[in-house]
Amino acid sequence: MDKPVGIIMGSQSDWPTMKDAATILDELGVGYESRIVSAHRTPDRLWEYGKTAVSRGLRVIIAGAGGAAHLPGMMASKTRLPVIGVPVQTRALSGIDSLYSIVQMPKGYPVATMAIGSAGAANAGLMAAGILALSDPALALRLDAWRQALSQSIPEAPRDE
Ligand code: RP5
Repeated sequence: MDKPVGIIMGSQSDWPTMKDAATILDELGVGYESRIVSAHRTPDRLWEYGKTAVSRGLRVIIAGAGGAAHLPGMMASKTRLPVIGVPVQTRALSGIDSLYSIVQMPKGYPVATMAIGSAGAANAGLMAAGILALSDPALALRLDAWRQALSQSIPEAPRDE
């Protein structure tokens, strides 16, 4: 299977969040790779990843990080591929720090910033699939079916639990 999506994260500790993006891509039959690429701890790895992303066949990058979350922005500065940022929830500031670090990009280097935490990671998977579905009719059908199934799973009336 092709691997058009790169899921990168600043630390092993981000994986419990970022695997929610991977789960969605699995459900939709989208290939991906997952790597630890830290803006602070492995800057050379970040540079190499961004420099070779296009030539390796990646088409979208999902980047998750927490705290001083420079990874998505730095990756956006290194590749023209769309970068989807996931603010990982932190203990000290609940992920507000991650969100602000990722969302406030200067003009010219956008990062499509998702919600904090697991919902953001899952939505990053869906966003990546949506981008790829623009040029992949079979994936578009799978994404439509996924959305319809979610919609149908929502009851019309609340019940006592
Ligand atoms: C960031 O620092 C990572 O993205 C992670 O969210 C945060 C904490 O990393 P660890 O100290 O858990 O490795 O670089």
